[in-house]
Amino acid sequence: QPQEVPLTQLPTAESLRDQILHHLTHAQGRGPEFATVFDWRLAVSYTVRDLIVGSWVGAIRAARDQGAKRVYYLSMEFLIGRILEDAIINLGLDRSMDRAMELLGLDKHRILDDEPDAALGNGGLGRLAACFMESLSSLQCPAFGYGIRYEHGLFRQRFEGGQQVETPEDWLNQPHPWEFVRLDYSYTVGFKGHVEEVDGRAVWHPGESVQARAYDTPVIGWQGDWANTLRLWGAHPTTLFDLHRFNAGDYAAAAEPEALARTLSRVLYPDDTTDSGKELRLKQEYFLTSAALQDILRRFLAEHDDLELLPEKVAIQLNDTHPAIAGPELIRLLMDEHGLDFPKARDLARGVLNYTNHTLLPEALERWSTWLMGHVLPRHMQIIQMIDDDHRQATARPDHVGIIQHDQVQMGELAFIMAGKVNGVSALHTDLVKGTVFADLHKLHPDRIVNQTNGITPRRWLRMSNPALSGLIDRTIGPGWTSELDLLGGLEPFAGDAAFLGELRAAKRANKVALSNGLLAGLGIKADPDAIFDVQVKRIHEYKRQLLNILETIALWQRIHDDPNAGWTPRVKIFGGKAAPGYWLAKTVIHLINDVAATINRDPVTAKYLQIAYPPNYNVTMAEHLIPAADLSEQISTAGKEASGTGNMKFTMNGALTIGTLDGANVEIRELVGPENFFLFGLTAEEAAVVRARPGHARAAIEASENMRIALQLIAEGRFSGGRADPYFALLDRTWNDDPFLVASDFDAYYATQRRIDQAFGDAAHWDRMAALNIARSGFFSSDRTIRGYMADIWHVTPLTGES
Ligand code: DL6
Repeated sequence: QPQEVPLTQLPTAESLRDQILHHLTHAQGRGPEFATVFDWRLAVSYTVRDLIVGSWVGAIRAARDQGAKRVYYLSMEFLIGRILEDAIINLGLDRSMDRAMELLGLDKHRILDDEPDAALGNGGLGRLAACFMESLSSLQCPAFGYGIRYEHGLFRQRFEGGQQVETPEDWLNQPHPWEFVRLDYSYTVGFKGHVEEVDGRAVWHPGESVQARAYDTPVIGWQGDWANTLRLWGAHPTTLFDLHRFNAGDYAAAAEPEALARTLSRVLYPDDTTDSGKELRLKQEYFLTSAALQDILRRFLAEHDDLELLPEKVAIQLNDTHPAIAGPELIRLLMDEHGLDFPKARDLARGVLNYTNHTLLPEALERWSTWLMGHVLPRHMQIIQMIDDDHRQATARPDHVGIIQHDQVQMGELAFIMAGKVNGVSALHTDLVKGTVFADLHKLHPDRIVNQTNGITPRRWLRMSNPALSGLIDRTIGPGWTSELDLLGGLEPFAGDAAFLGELRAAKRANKVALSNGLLAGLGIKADPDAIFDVQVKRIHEYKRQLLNILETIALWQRIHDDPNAGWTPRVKIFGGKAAPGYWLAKTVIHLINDVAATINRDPVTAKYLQIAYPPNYNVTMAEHLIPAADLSEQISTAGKEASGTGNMKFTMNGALTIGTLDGANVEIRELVGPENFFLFGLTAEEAAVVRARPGHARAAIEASENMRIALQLIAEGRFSGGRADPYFALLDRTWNDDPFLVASDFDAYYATQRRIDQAFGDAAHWDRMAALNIARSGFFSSDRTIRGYMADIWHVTPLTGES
């Protein structure tokens, strides 16, 4: 029976078994003897979902009854991954569900593996949004996530001849058991058309419109007491298909309105680092934002009748500039639909909106031509002009860098000017935001920028994905760390305890054996579990410097080859990640890694010491397997380029040591785990800026580095590409002559640090101690801490109880 109240008593294995059988029959319409893995997974999912809805309904009711302030997290990306196991863990059902599946003769892993990843994001920004949703529920903070229900998430990656090939992802090609469609929450979203002035008021007549329909997924918090809603908007036509055309046999034309509308929520843009500049992207951003704001105002007005109360009751977070059209849209709704004047609408909007910056890369800072903005959103273009003029006047700085520059609308400036608070995502990044992209605006508004260092949810990234380690932690300090991650500090005394360290080593080894078996089965690669598992998994981008890693691998290979008996420490280099389909250089790096792997993996001389694995289609689920098995975490971006990183935190929490630069949250990780437990190398952000300005820096560094020259020479000779060097000409040319991300300048320091790591790994007891201290000191990186920071410093909200 569906629960109407939060779970007070956990169901027994027998009752879970009965519920699964009930759903198998009544939801899937199948008897056990005919059921497929899919049928069983849905039956299990519905059983778990039943145990969530009571808390969900209770949380929504409590927020309404207590007139609570709600947090609204607007994001174009939510990189959720799988839902079922996470929900089982958060409900505390893991043991009884294991038993229930046993009673039914089901293979748990087959059931869990049948679930597709909800890959509604590109990388860090989207995964952060998913961790935040989980923490918001765990902390009982009333919140909604608003996003787009993409029919096709991030593309699937495979390799052909070592090159990335993209195919569409189709997670919604089958029933999705976690969502509830809300036909009663549908909003019209307009585009284009013209604006008319009627009695001194602007009236926008959109030329096109679509309907945004709400699809809700409950996000259950730790221990199952509270669930918030992830509301994803699907686009539908405002009118049904053209029956006359259909009857006349013109089926394609009849279906046109539907096809056009659905285009809006069909595909996730697969690029996290370049300004796509496409009309469809702008329309998607507006579609999400307008639907969310209409929904927020509807809920607010159902509970309050005075718009002045908005800032007291509503806090909206803009996840990057993607929903930055929220400023003009909220002003438009308040002025054109609710009759407020501009100053009042502006102040109310600024009282509720906040903006998180996630990147300093100039190419990722969104800009739209004033022509396109005026064409797609003519009323908003007028309002943007009003905001810009108003801000120039208010700050008495008509000359300052404004929103509209060189016929372009700068979405960063717009978001900043319309936000109550602006935050960076690590201490270093926030300083750089203040000193670079928003230096002028920061001078004008010195209290607006605050820092909130990112975090990750320990439920998914430790308790769920690493049962071997979490079991050991539970046995050592009890399970309280799951919700109070600082309690991991209690492990510190055990970093000198041989028995604990032995168990820690055994847990890591078990994870490595499991991964090794997977690599053998999937790629035919023999990964020795006693080798260093050296892992770099993230989007492929020049600034993240997978190139540095593969060049070091080549140089190492050559050195081993030259002197195989020199006592080398065995290593398995593991790569994972996708490149944006249009990012040609990043795709060349993927090709190079695969070419190098193919050559090195079949070299009998070095086979014992060096293997390279690059499993295709890196996603959240793959991360859950790779990270617990890693000894070494590669966080080697050019200093000043990675806003924070969150993978770096996941590895640390799972007991991998980091080789890294002073970039993003690496800086804070190193401070907290202790510099002696972190392998630092490379230029600082300031040094990098100096070197970059020096003409010929790359050539000079390469000429000074024998190892780097060896690596580049082997590529240039076509050693990894059947004697042909042309696939890599452009990459080599850029490395020698431009090298904006300073691979050459950091190469020797990186190579030398890797050799120090070889030595350190040989001293197992010391290595284990360092790993234990990394875990014990990683408590700060819980997304619960981050969310508490947003709640206190930005949103001014407090947790609620489920009772109304
Ligand atoms: O803040 C989440 C995440 C950071 O950890 C990464 O360092 C950063 O690269 C990423 N930023 C983006 C930028 N996308 N845009 N725009 O994904 O955010």
